[in-house]
Amino acid sequence: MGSEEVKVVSFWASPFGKRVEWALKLKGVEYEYIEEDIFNKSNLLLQLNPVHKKVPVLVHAHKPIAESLIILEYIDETWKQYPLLPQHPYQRALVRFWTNFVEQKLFDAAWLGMCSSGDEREKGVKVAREVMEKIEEEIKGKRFFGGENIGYLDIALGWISYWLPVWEEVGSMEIIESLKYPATTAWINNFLTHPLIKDTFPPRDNMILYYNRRKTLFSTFNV
Ligand SMILES: N[C@@H](CCC(=O)N[C@@H](CS)C(=O)NCC(=O)O)C(=O)O
Repeated sequence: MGSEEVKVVSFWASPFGKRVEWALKLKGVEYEYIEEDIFNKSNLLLQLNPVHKKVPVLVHAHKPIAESLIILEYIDETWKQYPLLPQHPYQRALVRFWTNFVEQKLFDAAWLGMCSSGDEREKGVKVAREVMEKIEEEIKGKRFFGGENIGYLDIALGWISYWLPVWEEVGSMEIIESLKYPATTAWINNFLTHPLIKDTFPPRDNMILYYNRRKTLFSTFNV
């Protein structure tokens, strides 16, 4: 350890922070977890991520790296065991394409569906379902997006397995329609039950409470 030590600054309910922990666990890299209060940010966070002031931040050998997807690439380049991205440039490009597509569309749509009402809510649910249709086509016939093993795209989309169902409940909406998206539903199950992943999820009750609070904050202050 010493100068090579690895720290993850995150927040218990953060789906972005979980990506970093999943990647490190799959690689077998030990790390120190530092919990951040995102509603009362520490000086440490402001120093480590002065641009966005967000978690997660990975600190490796005293050097901070922010943005979960960039951290995943860093982890994959730094620790070669258990590769997360495929070898071939074309396959890598596809993984980045799908990551980018879902990141840009699904988060905002599902968040809007959960937090807003009326037309905005309807629009959010509609866009989220359209994204699910595309995901369904991509995962068909595969155990994981990465093939037999969890890869970069599984980690990037992993929040769909646990956070999205919580958001569905909080927002009284249905996005992952299991009859319409059987392959995605099977993937969710594979992801949730993976030996290195299954014990990493925050308690569901706490998540429901937390996101109900976020929904109230959104409808009161639009945050
Ligand atoms: N694009 C960023 C998103 C990170 C993010 O939104 N983190 C939230 C916690 S889930 C945060 O730190 N929020 C504090 C804030 O927005 O001020 C990533 O992928 O790392």
